[in-house]
Amino acid sequence: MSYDNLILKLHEINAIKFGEFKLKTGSLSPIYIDLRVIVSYPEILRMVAAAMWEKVQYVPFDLICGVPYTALPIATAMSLEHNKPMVMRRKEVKDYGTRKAIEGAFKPGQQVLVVEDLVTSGSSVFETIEPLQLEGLQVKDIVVLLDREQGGKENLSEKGYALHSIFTMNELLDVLRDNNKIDFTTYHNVIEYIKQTQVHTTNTLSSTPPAKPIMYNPTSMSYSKRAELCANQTAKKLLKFMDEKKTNLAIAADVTTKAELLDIADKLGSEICVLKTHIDIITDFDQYLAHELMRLAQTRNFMIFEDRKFADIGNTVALQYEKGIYHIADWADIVNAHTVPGPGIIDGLKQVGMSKGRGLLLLAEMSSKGTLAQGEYTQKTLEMAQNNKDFVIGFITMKKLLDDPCFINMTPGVKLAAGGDTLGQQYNTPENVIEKNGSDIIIVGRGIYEASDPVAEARKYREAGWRAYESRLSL
Ligand code: 5BU
Repeated sequence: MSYDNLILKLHEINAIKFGEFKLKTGSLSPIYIDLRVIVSYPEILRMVAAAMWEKVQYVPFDLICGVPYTALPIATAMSLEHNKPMVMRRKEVKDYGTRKAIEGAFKPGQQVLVVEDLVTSGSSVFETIEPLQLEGLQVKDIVVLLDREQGGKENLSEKGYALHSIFTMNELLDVLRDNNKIDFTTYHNVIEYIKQTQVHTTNTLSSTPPAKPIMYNPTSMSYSKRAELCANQTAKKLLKFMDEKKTNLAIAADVTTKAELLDIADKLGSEICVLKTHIDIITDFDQYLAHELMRLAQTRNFMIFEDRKFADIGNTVALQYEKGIYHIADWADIVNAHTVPGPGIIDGLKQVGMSKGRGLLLLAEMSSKGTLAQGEYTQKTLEMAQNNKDFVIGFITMKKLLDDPCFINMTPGVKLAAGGDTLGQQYNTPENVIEKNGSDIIIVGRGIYEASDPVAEARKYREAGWRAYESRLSL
């Protein structure tokens, strides 16, 4: 199909301008395309939306997402005309209310068609794709009105995305020249300019700097920024607490009585982001303990992590999580699981915990000598987490394993001085764990509760952990 008429109309309404324009990059361009103006011309907006739809009519997708702001009305027009639901990416994530990066109703695994007005390097498309993927949505196809032919298509296809464009810069220029809208000199100036300003990142002839890669390396992102990106409420809350309280310390409260556990929660509550329990070692457990822990968690702003290490088939772990004498799902924000039974264990726990807003950590690695949680086992565990991003909030691990800011890495086996115990525990220092290995939370037990002054000792760990975090951010 020919889009000559559409190109001429866009020229008529001044969406395509010729002259000398300073771009965001600082370089001067002989052409400027501003498709924002089409909102003032409903008929043209409708033509654009129809052309885009036609281009992708055989592409499978469940949702449409426009790249803010210019493409939002185009995406809306497509959505309305064809009754396809839309989601929206926030350009700025609000610092109040829900803090969602993606607005709208969606389920992880759904396929999203990204709609953009024009593509140069592809960087603004990547800025939309990333948060969609962080929510578990899938992106394969991008539809744009204009491909400026400056490398965007190549940059996208190298990463496995298909770019569908209605017309290219060369086609647009041909139509305008053939219809006497631009003279020969302008035509050649623009063609030359496009050739000279390739932003294909592997193109060695590039005369403009390549598009800045989007940094989603969690070790260089603040906990608060990561909180904004996470969909799981427990992960969000935990990262927020860490940021607000300036602590990445979790206490492993391995004591055996109610009184001792409540004493730790009370006295150390303001130093920690997580209170880790082994509820089955408490000799006098009752529901009062659970209520008191929850009350302290609420007043001191920490999360409760029951280190239950579920390890059975889905049906059994669902019962262990919800029933029995502990009713873990009612009071523990976070639990963890071995992946040895396969993904069914996640499904079983999710059935119980998801509607309560809970989060699950998978045991990807362990701190003990000779652990079997390594190599392929660890890799398969990461895959299971990625397939369950709505419920799995991170890992028990010795180091950061994935470049995904929504997975929180917690590391046990931490002491101010490295070493071990007589039963296979191996200790690493807070600096190594947080700064060198890129983990997020240090889990400390005996290092604190066996000290003569546990509060003072907890402060030392807290300061060491936070210093290591701050220095990794400044790297
Ligand atoms: P410690 O006293 O700091 O050694 O206690 C470590 C805690 O972390 C303890 O509660 C263990 O059950 C827990 N832990 C661990 O040490 N290593 C692991 O790989 C896992 C949990 Br998983």
